[in-house]
Amino acid sequence: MVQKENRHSLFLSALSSQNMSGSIPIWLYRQAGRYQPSYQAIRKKYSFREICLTPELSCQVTLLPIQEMALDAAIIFSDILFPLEALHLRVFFNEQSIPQVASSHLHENNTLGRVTTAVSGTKISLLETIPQVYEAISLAGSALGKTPLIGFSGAPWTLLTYVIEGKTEEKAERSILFYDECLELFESLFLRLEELVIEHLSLQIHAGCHAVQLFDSWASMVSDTLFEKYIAPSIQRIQRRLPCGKDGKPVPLLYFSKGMSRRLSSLDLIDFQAISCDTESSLVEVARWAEKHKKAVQGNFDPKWLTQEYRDKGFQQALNSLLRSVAHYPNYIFNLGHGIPKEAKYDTVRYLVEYVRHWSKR
Ligand code: 1CP
Repeated sequence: MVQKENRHSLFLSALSSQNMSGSIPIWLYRQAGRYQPSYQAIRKKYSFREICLTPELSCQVTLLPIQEMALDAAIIFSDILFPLEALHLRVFFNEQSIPQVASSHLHENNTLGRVTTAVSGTKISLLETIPQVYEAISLAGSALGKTPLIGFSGAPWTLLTYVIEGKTEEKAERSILFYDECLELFESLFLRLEELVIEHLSLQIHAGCHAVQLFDSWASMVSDTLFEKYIAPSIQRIQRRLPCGKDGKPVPLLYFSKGMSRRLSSLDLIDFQAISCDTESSLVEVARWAEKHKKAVQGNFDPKWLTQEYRDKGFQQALNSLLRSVAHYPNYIFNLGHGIPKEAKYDTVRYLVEYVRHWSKR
């Protein structure tokens, strides 16, 4: 599928609040993945880790959805957890691709062991730890031509939950307890992870990314105090320290978390260019806030609809209702509330992308 010439700049125009075209740019979380027969064919031969850490394979998989559906941006195929290996933590994905994090130092593999490993070991440079990710970005950047490439990182809090919990824990109860009971160690770990995030995003920008997204998936359960005192100021510090892109211009930062409508007032003074809207939040409310603060807004379409046939009435109604609700917001970027599930129907995803591409607000 060939990308229409005039769509190339849509995504970046929306990020600089200058999309006057009447068309909506579209990309999707987990746009490369198990719902695609082409990805499954590659996955039969290689593990998820092998794909992510072999530059040619990561590049190939990054390009799949662009070649098949002509989305308006690509996202490098990797995972938020690999940078933790620079802190002597080992990242595993089991048969079902569920991630686990363990200490690879002398310390025991429990919360304190992993925290001690991450905080007191000498940090290895990310260029030495995961050079494959940055090589994959260079390769994908050249192959994509004018289609923008998004880099990403887990945000400090979400990475911290993996260090403390050792695995995915959406409620992050032990991490919240750790903050309450071991504040000093919490602060050291949080700041160490923040430095890691800045290094990772900077290297991705140097390798050619046009925009970068912070995934803070597990930040929805924290208290307002923790969010306002640690999480929001951290986004600000990260944004301030990002280098310019290859074209010498500042690189836009996108922020994703869940329960965004509850957090808006804590983000009033924080600089980033786009806010993601999860499925639970009201898109109109988040878009209104974004417009007031001159930011783009992206997301909110419920990925559950992608498991339906595209002729399904519920899917059609949900899609049209979302598109109508953002008709007044020029800088909306179509995306989901969270990643495409592996049960999604390939034809429904393709239909969705074509439908949004042909939708015009005029
Ligand atoms: O083939 C497979 O089985 C791998 C499944 C898979 C995939 C496709 C995992 C394991 N990670 C990924 C890719 C991935 N993860 C990307 C690539 C770019 C894209 O297409 O979007 C990105 C940006 C991520 C980010 C990520 N990984 C997050 C944050 C976003 C989110 O989904 O909330 C988190 C929390 C992770 C950890 C992780 N990696 C993989 C799994 C199953 C998980 C646990 C979270 C979950 O259940 O989704």
